[in-house]
Amino acid sequence: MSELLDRAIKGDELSIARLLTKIEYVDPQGLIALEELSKRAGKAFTIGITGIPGAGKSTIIGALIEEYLKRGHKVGVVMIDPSSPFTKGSFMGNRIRMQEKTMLDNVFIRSLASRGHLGGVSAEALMLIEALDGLGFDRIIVETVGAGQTDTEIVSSVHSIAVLTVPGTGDEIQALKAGIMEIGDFYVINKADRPEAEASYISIKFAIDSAEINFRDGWKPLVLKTIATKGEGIKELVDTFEEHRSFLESKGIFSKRILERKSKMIELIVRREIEQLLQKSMEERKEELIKLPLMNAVYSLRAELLKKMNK
Ligand SMILES: Nc1nc2c(ncn2[C@@H]2O[C@H](COP(=O)(O)OP(=O)(O)OP(=O)(O)O)[C@@H](O)[C@H]2O)c(=O)[nH]1
Ligand SMILES: [Mg+2]
Repeated sequence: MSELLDRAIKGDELSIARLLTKIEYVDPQGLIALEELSKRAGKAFTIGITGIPGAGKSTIIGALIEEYLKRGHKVGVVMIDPSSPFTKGSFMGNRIRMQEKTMLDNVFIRSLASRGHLGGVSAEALMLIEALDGLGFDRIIVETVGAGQTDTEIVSSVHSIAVLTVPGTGDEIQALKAGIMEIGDFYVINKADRPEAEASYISIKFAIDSAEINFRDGWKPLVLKTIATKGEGIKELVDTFEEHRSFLESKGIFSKRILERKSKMIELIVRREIEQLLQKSMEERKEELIKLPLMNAVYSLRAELLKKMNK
């Protein structure tokens, strides 16, 4: 085992950061470490927090971290494409008092930007989740905006999904229309300090109670209200997350979902490799290929890709 991996497993923050970067950039040393960590993974409870920009995802994650730390957990956070990156520093300044500082050794936060990533960040995100799981973070929270292919892939790989809505924005109606009501295990009406919160609660509750759909895993979604900025409703939210976790375990779904995540990760790693090789070949041979009859160009490019893949 490499020294870096050894130090990361022991909890050294700088080593964890360096190791995760190696994994994210698919460095050979990173992949060897991921292989090792993958053997240790399979224990973490993974939670996806999704919702429109500005719904309060990062704020609620800050509050969830605090609550999970109080309960003695190690918390990993992966943020996908954050518009305003949330760092441990800002979280520490705002929410954790100095005497609780040692608890901060039990938190690790990593942001991933999808811009510039070929084929999105899904592969990297799942690799990071796997690595954090293997490093002993037993609660892993993923923040995504909940739109697009990337999110679908990640969302289907986590245990619990909380969809954040904001009262008075009409986004609960949008959510209903978009079928987003079918993905959540929890609907969290954040910013419940707004006067429209109760109306929002009633309409979402009604939508769920009257929905004629098969809810994921047979779990009827719960509707909760929170004021993330004040930490209100957070204990209750964590309690219900943990209830959901027990529910999934009792049904054998907990470990099944981890295996699904692994198969998705394998698929995404290979897909990304193929896409990168394809793009490179295309760039190199574009001028030549467009002069060929269509199918000749297709076969020629395909043959080259297969050759490159077998190297
Ligand atoms: N009044 C009120 N404001 C809140 C609450 N929760 C979050 N906010 C505010 O809403 C704004 C957006 O919060 P963020 O946590 O950055 O939202 P986000 O969903 O992470 O946003 P993006 O990462 O940009 O998609 C901030 O100014 C927060 O302080 C709440 O419960 N009540
Ligand atoms: Mg955010």
